[in-house]
Amino acid sequence: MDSDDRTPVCLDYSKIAVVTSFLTAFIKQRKQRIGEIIKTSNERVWTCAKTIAFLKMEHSKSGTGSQPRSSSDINLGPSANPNAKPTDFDFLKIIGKGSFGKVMLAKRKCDGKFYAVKVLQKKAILNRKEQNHIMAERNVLLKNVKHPFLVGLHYSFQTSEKLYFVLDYVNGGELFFHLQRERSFPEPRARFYAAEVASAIGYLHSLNIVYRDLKPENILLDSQGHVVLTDFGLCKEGIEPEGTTSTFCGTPEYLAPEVLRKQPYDRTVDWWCLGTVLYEMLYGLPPFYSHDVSEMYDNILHQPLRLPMGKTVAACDILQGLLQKDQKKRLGAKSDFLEIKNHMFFGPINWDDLYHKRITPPFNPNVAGPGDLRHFDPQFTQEAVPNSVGRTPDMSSGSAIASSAFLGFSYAPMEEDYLT
Ligand code: ISQ
Repeated sequence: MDSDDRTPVCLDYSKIAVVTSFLTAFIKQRKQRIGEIIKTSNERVWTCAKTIAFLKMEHSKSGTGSQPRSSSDINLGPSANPNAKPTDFDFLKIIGKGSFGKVMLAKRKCDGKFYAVKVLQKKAILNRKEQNHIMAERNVLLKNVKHPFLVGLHYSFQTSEKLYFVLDYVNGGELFFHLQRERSFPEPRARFYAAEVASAIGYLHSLNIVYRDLKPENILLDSQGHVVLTDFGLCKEGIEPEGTTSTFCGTPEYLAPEVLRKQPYDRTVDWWCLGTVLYEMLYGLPPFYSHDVSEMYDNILHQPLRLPMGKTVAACDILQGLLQKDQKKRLGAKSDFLEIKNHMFFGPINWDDLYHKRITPPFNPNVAGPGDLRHFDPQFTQEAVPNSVGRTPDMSSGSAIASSAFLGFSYAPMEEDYLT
């Protein structure tokens, strides 16, 4: 190839370089502008997956855009907190335990604020082939889920071995801790809790998220007595209005017939769960209950709903509607939350007042302050905090493998975190 042949090629490359550097500067400037908008805007910019994907490209160092990125390239934009680490917190007490990890009461050292930090072992999750659930949790977080009756996520971070979710600390105790003490609730009290739960579920459905795992231990009360739903790790998201999913997950007492049958299910599964929670609040036991688990399964699948005397027509009617075995005939199958909202059982509820917490809760948990653990199970709160929770992670080969499976997991800060 002589010099004449090479010249145009060189010119082409230099032109490309000029165009590339112009575009790079332009993109950088647009990203800065987006960063400013996110910092100052009340709009839910984070709900836009394309925005996140765009911001994630910020630290791509390869320059080609075609090489695989390492975990250090992942960035969710200028509001992310890449410096967050376990040693930012004093871990005080275990306040909950799940199949993948623990929830700890933690005090942030820099400002003394209390948080519930959910710590999940990456290895345990991988071993259980539950990674999809966690990635679902991440994706749910990216949707900027924010509702008065859903636990707030402040930010999240990871070490090579663990995932950390920094959540609101909610200390009014589990709803069912209070139910156990009182056996059952009067209708107005059960209506109030059921309405707050339904409001949160309706909101999740509006984001195409099926909660799927609504069960007593996921329903907490805050210090004023309002409902707070936790645990979005097991939410099923991305389910389109007409779509269904067939992944099994749940606690036996609260499983809908279609889940027991391992048939595809949709958002109506959450209305069944609302029915089980409401039934238990009114009668003190789950519907279809039997001490014999296989009999209970049979009851759920085949036996008619029993509604012992003493409840109003409205209560019986909504329970019949929510606990309808055929999901197509279930209350909520046609127009989702709207049907529940408009049912006569919820006649006394002003939904706008409910959403804005203008309805005084029927019960005040009477907690002394954020460090008051009186409503948490002593079984957890007396347990020692493992040293490993705040330990600096090692980079053994095993943990590196675990890490690589979580590329893409990072922060989804809430609006108030942008402002701090
Ligand atoms: C917040 N506060 C108390 C307990 C919790 C359990 C799980 C998730 C969040 C929580």
